[in-house]
Amino acid sequence: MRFLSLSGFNALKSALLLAPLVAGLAVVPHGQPRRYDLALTWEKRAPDGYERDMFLVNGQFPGPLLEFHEGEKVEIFVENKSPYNTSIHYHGIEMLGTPWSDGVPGLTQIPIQPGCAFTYRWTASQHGTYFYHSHSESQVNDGLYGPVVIHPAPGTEKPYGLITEDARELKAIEKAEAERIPLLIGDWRHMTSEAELEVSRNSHIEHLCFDSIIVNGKGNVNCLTPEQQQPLITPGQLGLLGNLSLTSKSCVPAEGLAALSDMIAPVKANISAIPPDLFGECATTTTAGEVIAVTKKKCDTLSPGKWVVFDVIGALSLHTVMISLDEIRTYVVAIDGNYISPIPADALLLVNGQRYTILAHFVTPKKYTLRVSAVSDPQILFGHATIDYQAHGQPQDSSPSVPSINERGMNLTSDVVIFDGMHAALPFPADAHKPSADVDATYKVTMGFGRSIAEFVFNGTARPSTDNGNGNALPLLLSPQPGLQDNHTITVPSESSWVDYVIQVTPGNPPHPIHVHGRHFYVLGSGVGAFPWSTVAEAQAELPAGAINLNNPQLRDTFVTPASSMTELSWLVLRRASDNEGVWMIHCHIQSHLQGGMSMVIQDGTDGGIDVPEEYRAYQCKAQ
Ligand SMILES: [Cu+2]
Repeated sequence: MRFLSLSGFNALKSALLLAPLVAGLAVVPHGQPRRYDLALTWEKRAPDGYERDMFLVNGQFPGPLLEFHEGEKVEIFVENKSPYNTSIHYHGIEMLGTPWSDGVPGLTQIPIQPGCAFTYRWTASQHGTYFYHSHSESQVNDGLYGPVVIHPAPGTEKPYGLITEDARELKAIEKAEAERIPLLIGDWRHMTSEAELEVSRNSHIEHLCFDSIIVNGKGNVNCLTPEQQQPLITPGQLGLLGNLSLTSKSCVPAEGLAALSDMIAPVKANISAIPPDLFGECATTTTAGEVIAVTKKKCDTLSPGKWVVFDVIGALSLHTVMISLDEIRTYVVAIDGNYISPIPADALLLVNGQRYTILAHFVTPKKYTLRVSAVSDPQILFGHATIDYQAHGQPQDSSPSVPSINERGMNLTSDVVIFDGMHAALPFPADAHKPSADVDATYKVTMGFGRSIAEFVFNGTARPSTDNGNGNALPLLLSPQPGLQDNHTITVPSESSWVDYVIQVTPGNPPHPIHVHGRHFYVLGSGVGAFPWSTVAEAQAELPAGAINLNNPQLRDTFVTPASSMTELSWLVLRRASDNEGVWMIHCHIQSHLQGGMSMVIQDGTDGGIDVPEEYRAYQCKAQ
């Protein structure tokens, strides 16, 4: 297999212009919305072998796949049969012209109260991989999430011609894409988010300890002995540990985090408020993890082996994870729903909230282990799933698959190729999209720790949650604040069409995955140190060539800030179109950071008010 030149691709374009091959997606009458009904309940389940109360969607965890054709109208009827206020956000969906369906309580709607229902209406204007999740409190940690796939319109140019020029292989890849398989990656806790939040408020400590990694809602608890932990301890972890030892959950103990808190924050930690089972008291479970059967049938004679497209979705609460499928070199073909020129990779770094579409080719029938290992310093945490590849008429190789990474996400051999997302990922086609060369405004913000290590701030101030409060208070979308610029609000005037956001992270911070609602952003650059310039143009004139990329930057909805050192700032520069009127949240996607106040609101073109349909303007709880 080799990469083709772009001209080689053009010669093959016709081979790609196939009719859509989407299995199982019934036709919707022209002009009618594709509708899904989602019933949210609060029930007992044991995703990793430990039973707890959690959210289910239509009785499932994760929630069912919401699948659309590009261009379709969407109608999602959500019934809240749980005891909690909630809402559903469609992560990465730009919500062009439908800001009232973005699902953020206090901003775009009042929360859906227990016994009530809400109908989200939007247009599937962009193809790709997304996910839906609660945007109330930290209900993501209670399992309220599921996948969204929007199949490309017929005629969409795809990057597979850069992987193979064989027309039959291309047809097989096209079929694989139509049957794409979601891989929702999560870090899971046994404590409910409500109980955990209460402990966090009383202890003033961020709880950097989870119980398991789950893939598609399945996993098991892996407890390590001190001897097993020892070779997996990272230098950063050693720094946090000092003279302490890892807990039985392989976490830096609360005492270690309290010591950090005492160094950097005025509000002192109170570790007596932390129940012992939050950081320790590990109990191994042997639950079966996710097994995905991939079968090459007798009639499947398109090409040797089998192509499979996986949608890797970072439905994570905290951890950044390395993902690797044993023995298979995959191709990363899309980031956050946008096609890129394929990048070969044995392992992929996945940050909270990001999505990657990857293409795998299976030849030898075998059970292949998919490994997921947290790379974050505070905890050793890993899990796995199995891809069970069977081919008609061929015996299955029973030998265990050979890993490329260890339980810490480190490569086991020097030839392992890692895609970490920080480097170039060229849009496909090359001219698919590009940021404006000029901007109308530049907004500079800072972010970092607040008064404790459980409080997180933009511009020095934690944003109070609007998730609950008075359930019927008017959301900001219905009462925009003209011209308001404060620590939590950026107001972009209607006449601005492109805007830069310069984010400076204060010293001593971990990486923060920045997620923006509405329009995606271009990642122009990031670095360690201060960003003293008032515009990107000024920075570009002084920084080394290539530090700011206006030519072919990544188009994403989630991107991570560089970790800052204990003495230095770090920075991230994002360029974004502000042509989609609405109130859009920009926030860190780590649940404890969002909950701790690390969010802002962008009022895009709201100065003249927004013409919200009566259905949403008049919405009150409608009991079912
Ligand atoms: Cu963060």
